[in-house]
Amino acid sequence: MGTLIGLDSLTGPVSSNDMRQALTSSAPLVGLEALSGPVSSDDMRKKLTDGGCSSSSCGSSDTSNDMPAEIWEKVKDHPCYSEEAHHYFARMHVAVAPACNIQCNYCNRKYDCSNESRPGVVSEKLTPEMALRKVMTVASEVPQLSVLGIAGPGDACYDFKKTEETFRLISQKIPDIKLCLSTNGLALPDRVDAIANMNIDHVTLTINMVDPEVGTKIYPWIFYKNKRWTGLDASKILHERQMEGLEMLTARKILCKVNSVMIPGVNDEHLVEVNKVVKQKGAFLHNIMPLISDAAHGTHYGLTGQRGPRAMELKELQDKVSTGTKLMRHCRQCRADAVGLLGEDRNEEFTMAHVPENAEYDPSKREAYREIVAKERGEHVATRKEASATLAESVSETGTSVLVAIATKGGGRINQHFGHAKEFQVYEVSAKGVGFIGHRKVEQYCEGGWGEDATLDGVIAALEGVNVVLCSKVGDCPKDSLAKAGIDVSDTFAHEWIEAGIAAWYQQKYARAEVRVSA
Ligand code: CLF
Ligand code: SF4
Repeated sequence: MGTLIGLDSLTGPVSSNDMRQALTSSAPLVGLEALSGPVSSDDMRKKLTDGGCSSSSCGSSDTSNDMPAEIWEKVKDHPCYSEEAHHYFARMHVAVAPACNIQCNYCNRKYDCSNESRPGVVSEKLTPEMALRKVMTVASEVPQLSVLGIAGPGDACYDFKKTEETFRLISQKIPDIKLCLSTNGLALPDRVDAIANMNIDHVTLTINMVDPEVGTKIYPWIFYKNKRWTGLDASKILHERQMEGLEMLTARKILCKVNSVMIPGVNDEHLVEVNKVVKQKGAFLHNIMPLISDAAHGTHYGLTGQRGPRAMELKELQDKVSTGTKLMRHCRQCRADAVGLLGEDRNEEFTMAHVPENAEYDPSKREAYREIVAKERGEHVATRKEASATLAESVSETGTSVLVAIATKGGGRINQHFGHAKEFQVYEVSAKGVGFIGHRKVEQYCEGGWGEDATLDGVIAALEGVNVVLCSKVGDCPKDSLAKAGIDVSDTFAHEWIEAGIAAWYQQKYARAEVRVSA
């Protein structure tokens, strides 16, 4: 009988040997959910089979059956390019390339590059050598780590020498780490060959417009060929360079994710056209991110009162373009020095003050973790498919679609207390089945046993449009307040796979005997 080690919190003191041992049937089974708190495998399995058991997905929700093998190989462990992988794998960013060649109206470079990361935070700037020490330290301690990204502040293609040197140093020491970079595109065409030579398979290109007139409201200037350009000229050059860069990446089979910042009243409707154009030019994924605008960040938009979109406005736009380029809906607009699974931030544990001078890389935890994931993942995929098919059938009969918010710490399961959640993952149940559609960030309601009413009000407002919250535990007080707001909440499906828990809840709610899901 074994101990299940959870995928969601491999932060505890569990050695790679423990994990390996867990893989043999006679030895304790290490579960993927709580390395810091042992859970018996019997308990977990029982819950999986009898419907009472225990987080979840970014980008493409496809699996190995839905895409060519060579593409699946590139995306299967990338938390941003595969919705499914984001339950299991982590990324880290190193802020090594601070110089930028354009100005975006939503950016104040003091506070990171909001093309690919959240504005309003200040990342520790690193030299390539410091980045190497940091990555070796994280890779030894965070078994989920699969991707190293350079995502601002600044532009990785403009400040390219530092980008190149960082990737060179790190891939020598950790050859299996995936390299990922993000760019505004202006310098991209000059770098594509070097990118291909470095075996970088993933490039994020921010494209906010395909009509330079729209661009004049987003970009006050660019710096190109030793000259500062403004107005329509600046936008035209940027647009042409972005299109050229995208075509060059596609021609070299480098996967390109396009990020677009949704700016209400500026480019929101125009992003439908952007989606069409980037699809034609071969983008793999389109990530429409909401503008984050706050006067405290000192950006042009923040200071002039430009608002960001509401969650339902973002969803509406995403739904409108859902037949175009595949959408990424699990982006967390992470920090430029983010570390960990998407949605969690472990950067504080790995600031340079915590990184040893003579850092070394120990691959054992990452290797052991991958073996566990390979097993756990197959079960999750099968469960998800079954739940989705069952729900599709039920919804076409009941005609009732719902939005479900999940409290999860990762690993594809419902495994977090309502009051501990800093975000809820939102799934849509429709005649198409069940699918991840986004997340809602909230302030943590429960701090040391206490919950503030005002915080709960904020959580309820963030859950606009949601029918039910599924979590691993919830108190009576929040339950009552949610009920008054017309939102059900249940901890009956604690530790269940997310999709199976949703299907079981739907069955209970709509009392349909023929809706059955087994894990
Ligand atoms: Fe980083 Fe970006 Fe690579 Fe991911 S993030 S450089 S593609 S490894 Fe991911 Fe973070 Fe969203 Fe970016 S969740 S902000 S999309
Ligand atoms: Fe800021 Fe990034 Fe735009 Fe440069 S590309 S101005 S760093 S958001």
